[in-house]
Amino acid sequence: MIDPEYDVIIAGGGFSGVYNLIHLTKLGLRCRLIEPGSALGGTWYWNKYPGARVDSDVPIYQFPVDDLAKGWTWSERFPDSSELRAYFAYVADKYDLFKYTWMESRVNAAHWNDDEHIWKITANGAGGFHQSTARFFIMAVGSTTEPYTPKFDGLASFQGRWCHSGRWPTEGIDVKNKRVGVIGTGASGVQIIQEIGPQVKHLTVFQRTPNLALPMVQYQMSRDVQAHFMPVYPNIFEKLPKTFGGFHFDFIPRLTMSDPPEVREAVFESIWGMGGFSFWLAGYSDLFFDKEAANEAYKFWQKKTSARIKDPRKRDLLAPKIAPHPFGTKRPCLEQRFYEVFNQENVDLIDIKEDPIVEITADTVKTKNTSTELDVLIVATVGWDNFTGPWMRMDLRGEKGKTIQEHWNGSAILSLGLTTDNFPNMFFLYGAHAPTAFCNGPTCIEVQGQWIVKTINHLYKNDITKFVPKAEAAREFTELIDSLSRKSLFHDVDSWYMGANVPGKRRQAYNWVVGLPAYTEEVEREVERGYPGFIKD
Ligand code: N01
Repeated sequence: MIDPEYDVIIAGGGFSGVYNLIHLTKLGLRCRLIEPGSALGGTWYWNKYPGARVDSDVPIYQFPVDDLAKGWTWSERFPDSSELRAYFAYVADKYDLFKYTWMESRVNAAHWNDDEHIWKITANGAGGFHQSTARFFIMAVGSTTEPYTPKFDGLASFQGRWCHSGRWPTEGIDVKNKRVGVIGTGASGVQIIQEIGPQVKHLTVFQRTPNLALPMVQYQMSRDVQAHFMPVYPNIFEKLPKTFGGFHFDFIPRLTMSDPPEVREAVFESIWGMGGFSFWLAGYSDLFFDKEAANEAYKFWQKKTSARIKDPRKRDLLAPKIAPHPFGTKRPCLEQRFYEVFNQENVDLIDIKEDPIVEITADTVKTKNTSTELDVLIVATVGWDNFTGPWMRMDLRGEKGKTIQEHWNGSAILSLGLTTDNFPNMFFLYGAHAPTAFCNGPTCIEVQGQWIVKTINHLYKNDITKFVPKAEAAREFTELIDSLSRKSLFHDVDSWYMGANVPGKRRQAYNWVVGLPAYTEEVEREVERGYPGFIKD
């Protein structure tokens, strides 16, 4: 059997890829990370749109490594994307990561060789053509990676500047004193709208579904305050994986309707005041599973939010009396001044659910009933082709040369959200069938990353050169994901959680919906029992 050039090749240089690179090189393994961007950071390298910032607060959105935390301080409670890029540069420097990395190259093919038990991996890009072999291949390309632009008739004919929010140019786009349109009010749209609203001549927002956005409660962070709290960071990091969403707070173990109305109101007030995702992930434990619970949360949200919007028409569109979907089943965004932007005279809101966009011309977006002349059009419909999108665009071939597309036939079928049958020695991170969408990214990545590092170490120690889940294990785990999802309110709502945002994509449950501790238990049980769901050779 030939010795491959590398023990491990990792595709992707965001949190997942970098976590694995740091820990696998510590084991003394020969690793190579391949990243299409010109810097590390993953989603934070690509998302440079105005106002892009993370929805997890300091200190939980960083690598849980003590010596890293000690050398770094943040300037705001919710850092922006440029600060996250600087953090990644700091981490890369600290661990000298560039010596293990091929930058500006995208992995476009990975073929399994069943005689030699190795992967042959091909990457290409401005950074050059690379072809190499590795025993293990880690797919760390993220879940919100593959931008998706819906088909708008005439978009190509638009003569002003148009841009997909996920591919905002590094040099920026000048929106000052321009007539700007934004299509989409997801996490990206909300952040862009509140940031550019005060700068533009005129803003038109094309909204299909209102975002049930929550107050961020942002503030500056001083170096002294962080130095004071740093000694307790290890305790915080230790607690994160024990919570539903990998945050430093958790659901309260009570049902919404078990409290009398005045207690419920007090609970809602207190989690609202904390800011961030507390109102989503630190309230009653039945929020995602009971319609009445979701409705109570919505009523509180609607009361608080509608009070901030002056114009009755805009108010009804942004914060309708009747919930557009059970509260929390589409990801709420964190906002700072989003609703106040709509109180500006120069900001219009068009309801494209009732009055859809029919055509885009050289200078105008036309709905059935309106025409809006624009200088700049921002397509923040992003609606990434989540979870599986980046994997499906690669030429991945497992045993007998079977492609991933043939193997899955339109569905995602994973064991433990980490591996799939027919594709030995390959690991997936922060993608389908994991707690991905409902978890603080670095915490989910730590749980999955630890599992991978531990498993690869075990395989080396035991001279196992081929490790692949049994087909029935992958099928059973996929069925488990589906049955858990069916018990939740997420299952019936059309969202990217269900793959419903991309026309033609198979509608299925893509997330582990019952919290990180239960997921960790599931994947760790597999290790403790000696990997009974896997074939080892
Ligand atoms: O995308 P989205 P996103 N015509 O899918 C609308 C992460 N993220 O990039 O709801 C017109 O949420 C769509 O309307 P509807 C985060 O996990 C994190 O903003 O489908 N409109 C919606 O309003 C997030 O959840 C951060 O009816 C169309 C919007 O476009 C995920 O990425 C920041 C349309 C899409 O919203 C995705 O967020 C940014 C069409 N054909 C992103 N298709 C932070 O951490 C879609 N829309 C802060």
